[in-house]
Amino acid sequence: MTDVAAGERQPSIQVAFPAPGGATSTVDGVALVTLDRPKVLNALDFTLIAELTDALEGLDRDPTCRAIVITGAGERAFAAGADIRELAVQTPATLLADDEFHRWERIKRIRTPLIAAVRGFALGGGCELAMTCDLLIAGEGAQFGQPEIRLGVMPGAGGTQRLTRAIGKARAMELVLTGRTMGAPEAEAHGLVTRVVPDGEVVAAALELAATIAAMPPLAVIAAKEAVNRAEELGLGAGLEFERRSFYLLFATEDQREGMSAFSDKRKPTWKGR
Ligand code: CO8
Repeated sequence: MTDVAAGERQPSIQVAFPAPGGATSTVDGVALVTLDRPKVLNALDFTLIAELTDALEGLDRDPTCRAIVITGAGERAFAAGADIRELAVQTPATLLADDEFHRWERIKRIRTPLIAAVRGFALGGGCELAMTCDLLIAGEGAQFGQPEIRLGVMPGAGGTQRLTRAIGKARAMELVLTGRTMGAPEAEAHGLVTRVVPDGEVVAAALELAATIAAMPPLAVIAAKEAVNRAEELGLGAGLEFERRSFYLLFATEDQREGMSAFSDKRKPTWKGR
């Protein structure tokens, strides 16, 4: 591993549990994870990616954490991509031997819903990280793109695949082959983002969405997230089969009985996550 700043840096990730009122609490089940290298627009070096995956896996194991918001420190960027200074010294042998990017696969395996709260640039690996999340709240000034072509390479952490699935081949091809960035309104129009909000409200809007999801029955949330994500990978027949089996399985949960009883009783359900 090549860490240009080893030994002289603070943690690259901050984890907090903000309650809607701003106090620190785990009661609403939402964690806020901040990519914290604002001086380099939160560039994703190997240390940051390692800290991020470790933090996400830790939160995923915590039954009190029901939704995770990922954002970037400062106002200028979610993340402006992989750390180019670190990438510049890599060779096929170092990339293969260290395989630092295998961690992206671990992010995909997180079962807790992930919400990207994007302010400013989400470029290269930053756009890929945002697209790995399940929902994406963007500020009006957010900029998305895969500019790797301008560095003599190409996307390597899902850009060619996830962007194409999200916005279609014709648009993805243009962005990937020219490196052009796409503003938040365009990204919303083409289905890349869930919602665009004023820049100053991005994290609050993402936390609110996360709190809504955190209040849902946890096992149904996990199953539904998995089924929606399978739509990107399976053909329609296999996807429908997967969905139906997941639906049947949820009838083994106490939350299914509670949800349907509460509806009949005209009361608010109390979820147990069982
Ligand atoms: N890496 C390292 N440093 C960066 C990065 C980056 N990606 N982006 C910005 N910085 C640094 C700048 O070097 C600068 O530092 P300094 O003050 O020390 O010179 C600081 O952040 C501020 O940036 P700028 O001065 O450049 O700010 P501007 O407002 O002029 O420009 C831009 C903002 C347009 C975002 C510009 O910084 C830029 O083009 N950045 C690079 C964007 C880019 O090319 N991203 C793709 C990187 S490659 C990648 O992500 C590949 C992922 C591969 C995953 C593979 C898995 C297998």
